[in-house]
Amino acid sequence: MHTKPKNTDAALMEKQSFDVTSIKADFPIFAQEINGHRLVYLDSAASSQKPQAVIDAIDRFYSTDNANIHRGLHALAERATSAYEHSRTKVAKFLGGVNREEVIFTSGTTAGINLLSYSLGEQIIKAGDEILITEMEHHANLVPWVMLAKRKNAVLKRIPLTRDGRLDLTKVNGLLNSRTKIVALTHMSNVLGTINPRTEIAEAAHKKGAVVVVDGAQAAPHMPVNVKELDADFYAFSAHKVLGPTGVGILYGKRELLESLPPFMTGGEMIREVNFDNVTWNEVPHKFEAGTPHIAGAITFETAIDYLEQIGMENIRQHEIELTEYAIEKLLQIEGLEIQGPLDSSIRGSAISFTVPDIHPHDISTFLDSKGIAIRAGHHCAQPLMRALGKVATARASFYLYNDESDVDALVEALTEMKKYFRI
Ligand code: ALA
Repeated sequence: MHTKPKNTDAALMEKQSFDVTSIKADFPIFAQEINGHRLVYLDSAASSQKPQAVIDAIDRFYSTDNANIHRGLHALAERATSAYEHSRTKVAKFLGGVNREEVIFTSGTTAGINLLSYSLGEQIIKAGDEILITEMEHHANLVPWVMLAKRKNAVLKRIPLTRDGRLDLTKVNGLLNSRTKIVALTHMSNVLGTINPRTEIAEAAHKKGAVVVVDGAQAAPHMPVNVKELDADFYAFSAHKVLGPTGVGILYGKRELLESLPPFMTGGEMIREVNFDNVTWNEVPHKFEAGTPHIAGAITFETAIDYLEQIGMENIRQHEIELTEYAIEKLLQIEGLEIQGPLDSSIRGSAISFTVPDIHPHDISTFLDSKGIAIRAGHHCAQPLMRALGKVATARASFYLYNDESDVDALVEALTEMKKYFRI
């Protein structure tokens, strides 16, 4: 496992602490060739790769500690319960030091937002109320609100974009009013890379008494997140994008809000007392964790966070800023290539969506795959955003801590070759 040096010279420390070669060596997936080439994985915005430590932790859990949690009184059950709850505490710290009771384990970001669209939505939305989202939302933070608006006869509004793919903040105040009950937005766009100024939006939303829901799926893996500073009422993200397993994520919620909400799913573990005519609920967060959760996933979520924290979220952010700047500069040297979203690395993450005239993004992806390069192509689960951009699809290269300039070079070289291949 990669270790942080104790050197005090900041620049030297930065360089040494970001040794991508040693980080990459922790990820067994890179020890293979794809189509006869080294694997250049540029699809971490879809899902990150897993370090050996996480893979080993999953193996260890099932080999030595496997049992259901919160139910048994035997040694294995106690071990599993304690590891599961320990992971909750870790996630609470990762989010800037919130109360551990404010962290609900879910199956992922989508599940967290769906939970809210029912639990919160059923409680506070009435006919004529308004829900404000943005034009850049992933379907996970869009479809649940569309459906809630339909169920309740409420009005769904959206913050439009500027030409360079930021939220048009001049429109926010005009879109908020006393009927606005929920403001839901992404912390970082999975298509444009844009990092949204949530604090300003949260402040304006709270002035109107609205609840602020933040989709953190793309931001949490790449930068330090402090949900209190953001003043998010709810914040959701997924383990599989932060080096952890699929099928697990969390929903953070301010305690008083979680306590006032009804549960979304009911069943075992989320109850206090059950009668045939009445049921009372367990305390938060258990009220929202009906059924047997993804125990191995939740426990090894902690291993993934440990790995990231050993490197440092600030270091990861800085590394990605540098890599994004390098990638944008190199990509823009390809004639005709167009990048969607802001070019300023201080307000964007490392997911870079682009188009090349006359070559469909699916063809770009297939050509790159033949060179061992994995990207995502399509609408990126953001069809309304694609319409706003006037595109049917884009190609997207997304970078993470195990990528470096050689990966950008491989991408640019392959794109250049692709243009010759397509005679464009
Ligand atoms: N939300 C993931 C992506 O943007 C799946 O690729």
